[in-house]
Amino acid sequence: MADGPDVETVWNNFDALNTPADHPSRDEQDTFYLENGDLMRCHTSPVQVRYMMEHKPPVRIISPGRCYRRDTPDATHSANFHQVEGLYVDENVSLADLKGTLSYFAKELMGPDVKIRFRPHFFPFTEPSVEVDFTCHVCNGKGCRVCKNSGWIEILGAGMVDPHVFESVEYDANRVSGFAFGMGIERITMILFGIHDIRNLYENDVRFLSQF
Ligand code: 2NL
Repeated sequence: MADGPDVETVWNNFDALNTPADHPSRDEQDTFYLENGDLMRCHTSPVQVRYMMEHKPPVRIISPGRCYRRDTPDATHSANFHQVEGLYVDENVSLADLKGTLSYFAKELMGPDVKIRFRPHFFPFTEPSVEVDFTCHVCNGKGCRVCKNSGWIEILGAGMVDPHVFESVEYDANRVSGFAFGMGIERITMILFGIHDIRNLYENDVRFLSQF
């Protein structure tokens, strides 16, 4: 389990993660900047960057923690939410290792019958990148209102660490490979418990809390 500060440098939060200079997430509209040029981390990935800067491979870590985004609060957005990310770097780490690991995680979370699927996606810090769906926990994949009749629910994002990220932390991309994944804790909690407003999780209303 790796930890890091909520206040981060632009380099740890964006540059080292192969995020282009003109990427919208860097905008003052989306990220909280401090007067000295530092920022409030908008994901927990800078924890992994710090860890790789300080440790040689192999690396196996998860980094849970608080994240900050300049969103207007509503039923599905909070300016202050939580993520868990995972990172595995070693020789010969493959997309099959990612799928096996996430499949194990899915079964631990949802029970032995859950299936997962990968859909192609894009993140600046992974290549290839995927979004990962689990079979719907309400209908078991048959299709229902909760999964909008698709049988699948989007749970997390993942991919193979982009070689540019390894360059940033001075790992030899010709020798090692790795996978990474990230998920929003509130989002998954809301899906599993049928909570329709994220603000319920922060308001400490005893009528809500006493249900758990
Ligand atoms: C999402 C997607 C993701 C990562 C996070 C990562 C970290 C390093 C290098 C490469 Cl140091 N990747 N993290 C990778 C893919 C997806 O999160 O949708 N999160 C809510």
